[in-house]
Amino acid sequence: MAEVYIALGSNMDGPHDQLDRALASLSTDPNIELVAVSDRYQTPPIGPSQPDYINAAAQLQTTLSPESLLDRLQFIEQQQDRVRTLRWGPRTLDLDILIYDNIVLDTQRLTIPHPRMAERAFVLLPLADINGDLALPSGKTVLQLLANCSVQGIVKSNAEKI
Ligand code: A4P
Ligand code: MG
Repeated sequence: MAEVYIALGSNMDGPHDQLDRALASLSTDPNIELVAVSDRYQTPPIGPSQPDYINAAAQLQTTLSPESLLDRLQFIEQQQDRVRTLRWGPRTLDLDILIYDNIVLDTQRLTIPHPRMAERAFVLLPLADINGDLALPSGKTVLQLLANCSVQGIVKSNAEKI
């Protein structure tokens, strides 16, 4: 069993509902156990001008390899009408693998740890809800990385607002 942390994000077509559906899909997968889910945050977009995101993180245990887990996450994105157009553009659902055990991987399809997680408060803040002491392969913990990030404009959003 691998211990995995993933990021969830949505800024189209009812973001809270998109996250609910994604978590439901994950929890019914026989190869995935949903161990913990963070609070949700409304976050200003990084990238081109677009609506705010709802972001969250989840801890999983899985027997799936990193590549098979990515297949599964991309299948769930497709089920929820994800259309890939603009890089960093608006999306109904984005599911990224942040950490997979202590694996370091850099292939054409998959980079683990997620290459941009260390400087993104919209990833680190929800991750800290689950495990602030989680250390990346660099040795830095989630809370240490968060101390160097701006959390400006980010608010908790567990109630359905957008
Ligand atoms: N890929 C490589 N490594 C991974 C990984 N660890 N997990 C590849 C998941 N996928 C990984 O992703 C492009 C390709 O990355 C995949 O085909 C996969 O093989 P994508 O989801 O199709 O496209 P994307 O998400 O637009 O690209 P990218 O570069 O992954 O975007 P980011 O860095 O994830 O940023 N602002 C706020 N506030 N909140 C957000 O959640 N998200 C983004 C997307 C931009 N701005 C945001 C947010
Ligand atoms: Mg992605």
